[in-house]
Formats: sequence, structure tokens, C-alpha cells
Amino acid sequence: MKSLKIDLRDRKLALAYLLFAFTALLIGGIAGLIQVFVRSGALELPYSIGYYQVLTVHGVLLALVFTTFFIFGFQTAAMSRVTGTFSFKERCLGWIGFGVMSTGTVMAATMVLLNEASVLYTFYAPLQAHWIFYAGLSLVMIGSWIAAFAQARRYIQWKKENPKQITPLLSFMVVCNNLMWFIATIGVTTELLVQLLPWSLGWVERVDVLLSRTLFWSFGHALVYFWLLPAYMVWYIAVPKIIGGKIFSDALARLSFILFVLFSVPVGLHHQLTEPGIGGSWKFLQVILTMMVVIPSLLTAFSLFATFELRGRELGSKGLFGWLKKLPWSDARFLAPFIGMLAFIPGGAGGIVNASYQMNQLIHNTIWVTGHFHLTIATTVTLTFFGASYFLIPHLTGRQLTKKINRLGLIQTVLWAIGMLIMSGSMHIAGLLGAPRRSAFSEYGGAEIAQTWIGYQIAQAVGGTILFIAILLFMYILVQMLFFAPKGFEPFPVAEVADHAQKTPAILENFKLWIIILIALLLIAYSYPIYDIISNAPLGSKGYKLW
Ligand code: HAS
Ligand code: HEM
Ligand code: CU
Repeated sequence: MKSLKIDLRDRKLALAYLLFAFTALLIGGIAGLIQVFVRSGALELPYSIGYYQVLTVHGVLLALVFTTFFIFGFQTAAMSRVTGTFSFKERCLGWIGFGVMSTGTVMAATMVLLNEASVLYTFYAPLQAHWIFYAGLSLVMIGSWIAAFAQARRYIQWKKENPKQITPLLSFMVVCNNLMWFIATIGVTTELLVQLLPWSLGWVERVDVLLSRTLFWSFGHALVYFWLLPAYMVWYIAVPKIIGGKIFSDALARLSFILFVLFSVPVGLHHQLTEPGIGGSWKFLQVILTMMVVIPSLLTAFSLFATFELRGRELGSKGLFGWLKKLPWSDARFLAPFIGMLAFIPGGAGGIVNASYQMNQLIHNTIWVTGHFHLTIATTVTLTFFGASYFLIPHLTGRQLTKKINRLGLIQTVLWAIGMLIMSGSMHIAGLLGAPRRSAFSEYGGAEIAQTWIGYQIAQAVGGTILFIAILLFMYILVQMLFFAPKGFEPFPVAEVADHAQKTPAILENFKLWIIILIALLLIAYSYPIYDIISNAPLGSKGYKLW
């Protein structure tokens, strides 16, 4: 039987990733606050700081750095918790991954701060950043492979040491997420190393813009699921334990993760539905695959509802929804992920609107899309990460989650929910009225339609301010959990599988089979479009620095 306490050396590694992530959250949050003020017309940026510079800081630090570092920290702790302490080699690889990723981040961030890389987190060509920015991002990708490899090795070792046993569910989920990440990052790393780096160094003059965007988005959608799956791990594994229940079904959870691995990558064209140069039928094929990737989220919703209801009934609840009353609402470790789940209902529904080929014409490049992903990544995922931090940080620092910290955590969660309801809600409405994303304040030459957006932009500033206060409160809580809370033991909750659940079919652990199917799907979805783009390539574009 494994110890419930993670080895101190593994705890340090996990903490290093997490603290890097939270630093990015604070700086990215400041940029977010500046954005909402600029967009509402309340603030003009001083010292010739550009709006795109601020937005690049926000997107890169939050979408790329906060998420990736948090995830590797969480996954390190998770693997150590369920498959045992990392070997010396594995831990070294974990630290090397951390070192390479953080060096890359510092390189990229420095270039953004020096105003040499205001190209936003999607770094679309032909906007051209300093080569150090692209080299830094490449290092982040390569470092993440090393960190992912360390975790995969832990999984393989566990399998060797425990032959014929089914692997711990949480470790299986980590491996699925890393596998998806690895396959998805091949495209974007190729874009960085083969296209953007030589072009920014001046070795080649022109770049194929369509190819670079297609390679980016072959990564971009899997990226959003790479953010989401660790939140699902918390929902499937930790939340049932926190409410005193059990995992509804091991097999269903594994099936949904395998479906994510298969369908998250070959769907990137749903971000390019309005893009010329890619045939409509290929876009349509990827729209169908996008709808397939909705299925595992629906399976997840089903499993979680079932867990909640079973637990509520066990505690004696009556009626159709009586079990809701039995859930531990005053526990921040539960409330934060639960509100995250609730936010995913409108967030996911918005995603289906985006992916519906014709409706995409209406919302593409409007602030509606920003509203969609502040519900998904910035609420569903981020609130779940906050909730997980409330057990993870005390677990790693050997301190307690005191009543006072828990109460502050509840307030922080509610502030986030209210702030986001206001900010994301008004983004959705303004987007439907045509307000563009990635745009500072403008009256668009007095255009009548632009007047209808202003009220919603002010509302975004109100919501954004509340969100920023919630970030500050989280930082206060973090410092308490790191240095001041009384010493003690806070468990990393890992639920058991319910007794009624059927045996998990061995095929679900057959990664070779899933990789073959994934490669086949990728070839079907991407080989012709990429062949078409390359064989009909125009001259390519020179680099532009428009800031
Ligand atoms: Fe998205 C754009 C389509 C999910 C993030 N998305 C973005 C961008 C980001 C992003 C960052 O097709 C902008 C990129 C950029 O800068 O340009 N998205 C989808 C679809 C889904 C989806 C179909 N997105 C996400 C997730 C994200 C994320 C998750 C981050 C974590 N998205 C798009 C499209 C675009 C896009 C287009 C391009 C738009 C454009 O034109 O630019 C789906 O996977 C969503 C499926 C989910 C559901 C909801 C299931 C509900 C669950 C809740 C369970 C709750 C429980 C509790 C159990 C159908 C699982 C309930 C309890 C009670 C008591 C009620
Ligand atoms: C974009 C505000 C937190 C990820 C934006 C924009 C605003 C904003 C106003 C749109 C700017 C534009 O298109 O002109 C805020 C505020 C936050 C916050 C006030 C909290 C204090 C977050 C978090 C994440 C996030 C926690 C992710 C973990 C993003 C991304 C973009 C964005 C990826 C798109 C950047 C781009 O278009 O290049 N944010 N946000 N935000 N935000 Fe946030
Ligand atoms: Cu997508």
C-alpha cells in the first residue's frame, strides 16, 4: 500500500512548477485589468506601450505559461501520489524539463516586455517577432516533452512492478494527457523551428502564412483539451473523495480520456473556418470530428451527475434534486470545481455554436469568442485549478487548510464566479452585436453600431476588476498556505471506484492501438489539406512589425 504523503523531493519539484505558474497568473492578471480599462475607454496606455504588447503578455502568460506549468506541477504530484515516488532519473528529468521550460519562458517574456514580440499568443505570421521569442517558445515545447517523458516513465515502471494489474486511473489520465500534448506539439514545434525561426533570423525571406496557421491550429485545439483534462482529473478523482463518494465507473472515465486523445487533434480547422485556401469539404470533415469530441465531455457530465446523486441518496436525500442539498457547499475544494463545472455548460454550448460551420461566420473574430474561452479556460479550468490548489499546496508544504483559509477560498470562488458572469456575459452580447476581439477602444469613426458596444465594454471593466480582486485574494491565500498556516497533513484526495462498477476492459490500456487510430485520423483530416497548401503555395510573405 502506498503512503498517502508524497515524498519531499517530489513535492519540491511539483511546487517549483506551481509557483512559476502562479507568478504568471499574477502578471497576466495585471495585463487583463489594463485591457478591460483600455477597451472601455477609461485608460490610455502611457509611455508608448502598445495594446498588442499588453495583450501578448496576457495571452502568453495565462494561456501558455500559467496553464502548462500548473499542469506539470499537478501531474507530478498526481503521479507521485498514485504510482509512487519518482526514481532519481525521473526526478532529474522533471527538473531538466522545468529548467528548459522556464528558460524558454524567460526568453520569450523578455522579448515581449522589450516590445520585440507583440504578436499575441497565437504568433500568427506575417507579424514577425524577434527570433529569441520563437526560440524561447520552442524551448517551452521541448522542455515539456522532457517533463512528460519523466511522468510516462513513472507509469511504465509502475506497470513493470505490478504486472497484470490495472494501472491507477489518475496515472492513466496523466499519460493520456501527455500523449495528446506530445502529438499535438509536433505541428507547432515544426512551425516554430522550420518556418518562423529561420524567417525571423533572416535566413529565408518569406513564410507560407497559411501553412503556419494550419500547423498552429493542428496544436491549438488539442491545447485547449490539454488544459481541460487536468480539470477533469480533479473532477473524476478528487471531487468524489471530497464529497465522500466514489468514482462512478473506472471504464467510462478511461473511455472518455481515450476519446479525447483520438478526437482532440484532428479538429484544428474549426479555428480556420473563415480562412481562404482550405477546401470547404475538409473544413466540414473537421467540423464533424469536432462534434465527436463533444461526446467525452457529455460522458463526463453523466458520470459526475451520477456520483453526486449517488452520494446524496446515500446521505438520505429525497426527491428528484434533493441530493443537491447534501453536497458540501462550504468546502472550497468542492465549491470551486463545482462552479467550474456549471460554467462549462454555457461554455461548452458556446463552443458548439462556434463549431457550427455557418454560425461561425457570425461570431468569428468578435469578442464573443473571448467570452467563450473566459468561460472555459478562465473559469471551468482556472476555478478547478484554484479548488485543487486548496488541497495541493497545503499537501505539498505540509500545512493545513485552516477554516479561515477555507472561508477565504469560498469568497475567492464566489468573486471569480460573479466577476466572470459579468465580464464573459457582456463579452458574449457585445460579440453578437459585432464588437471585435483583439482591439483597443475605438469609436470606429462614429459608427452607430460601435455606440451599442460601449455599455458592454464598461460592464467588462466592472467584471474584470472583480476578477482581479479575486486574483489578489488568491495570492494572499497562497502566501498563507505556503508560509503561515499551521503545520499538519492535508490529504491529496483520491477516490475509489464504486462497488457496482464493472471490470475495466484491458483494451482501454492498449496505447499502441489508440496511437495507430490517432495517426490514421490525423492523416485523414490533415494530409490532403497540407499537401494542397504546400503544392499551391504562393510566394509567401515578408515579415511585418506593425507595432
Ligand atoms: Fe473552444 C475557440 C469550439 C471547448 C478554449 N476555444 C476557442 C479559443 C479558446 C478556446 C482559447 O469550433 C480561442 C482561440 C483563439 O484565440 O482564437 N470549444 C469548441 C467546442 C468545444 C470547446 C466545440 N474551448 C473549449 C474548451 C476550452 C476552449 C474546453 C478551454 C479549456 N472553440 C471552438 C471553436 C472556436 C473556439 C469553433 C473558434 C472560434 C473562432 O471562430 O475563432 C467543446 O469541446 C465543448 C464541449 C462541452 C460541452 C459541455 C459539457 C458539460 C459538462 C459540465 C458538467 C457539469 C456537471 C455539473 C456535471 C458540450 C462536462 C452540473 C450540475 C448541475 C446541478 C447542473
Ligand atoms: C483576452 C480580460 C483572466 C486568457 C482577454 C481580453 C480581455 C481579458 C478583456 C480581450 C482583449 C481583446 O481581445 O482585445 C481578462 C481579465 C482577467 C482575465 C480582466 C482576470 C483578471 C484570464 C485567464 C486566462 C485568460 C485566467 C487563462 C487562463 C485569455 C486569452 C486571451 C484573453 C488566451 C486572448 C488573447 C488574444 O486574443 O491574443 N482577457 N482576462 N484570461 N484572455 Fe483574459
Ligand atoms: Cu478548438
